[in-house]
Amino acid sequence: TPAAVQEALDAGFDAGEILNRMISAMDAVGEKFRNGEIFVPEMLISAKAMKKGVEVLKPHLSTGAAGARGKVVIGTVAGDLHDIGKNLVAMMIESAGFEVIDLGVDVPVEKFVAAAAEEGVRIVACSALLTTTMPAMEATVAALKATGKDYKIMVGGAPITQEFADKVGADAFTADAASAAKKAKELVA
Ligand code: B1M
Repeated sequence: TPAAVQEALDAGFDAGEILNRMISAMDAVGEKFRNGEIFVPEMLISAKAMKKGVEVLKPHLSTGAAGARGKVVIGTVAGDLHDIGKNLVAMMIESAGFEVIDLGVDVPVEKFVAAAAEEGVRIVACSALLTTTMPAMEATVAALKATGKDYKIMVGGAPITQEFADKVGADAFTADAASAAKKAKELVA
């Protein structure tokens, strides 16, 4: 909860460390869901608590000079409603000095392509949390590449691997939000 996050900050815990603990807690929630110990409503409550907690953390995590490195379009692919990881990636990329255009969740291929066509877009970042939406990610990457524009394409999310990224022709895969921000800087350097 936001109050617990504030309490941890007040007690002097590092914001990044608090975030890591929160991510571990979400993993535990996923584990319980897989084992049939909890159900979608409980997952939803956990997700809401996580989001509110991240809002409290955000000012303590962000550092960067706004927008200087260019624009990054980000979204969760079609059919997929998970956005906590995507939001963290967006936040870290913004902190790394990019202007972030967040398309939200369940983003159709055409919407990614249209947003990427905007002036100054250097990177398009796609997130997927479900094995069932990996084909939508593949279709999104294919459509973005077919435009022939010179932005880079980054992919990530729990079921995504380097092997999958190579197969669909993405320019980069990273496993977590911090390395996504680092990679984004490298891609435009
Ligand atoms: Co869902 N869900 N969920 N869920 N959910 C998972 C993903 C699942 C693994 C749970 C499980 O079974 N153990 C499972 C997927 C199984 C699979 O595909 N093999 C699952 C399922 C099955 C479902 C539903 C189908 C359940 C149902 O309805 N029967 C349903 C699908 C809805 C849909 O999308 N169409 C569903 C729904 C939901 C909620 C809505 C209830 C809620 C999401 C709320 C929200 O996001 N606003 C939810 C939640 C909370 C989860 C778990 C518990 C937590 C996800 C999360 O936020 N993790 C999840 C289990 C788990 O992952 N442990 C689960 C914390 C977050 C910080 O991590 O998103 O992985 P993550 O992001 C990381 C990295 O992946 C990476 O960086 C982030 C931070 O370091 N990353 C990127 C992410 N995007 C990146 C992009 C990059 C780079 C890195 O570059 C562009």
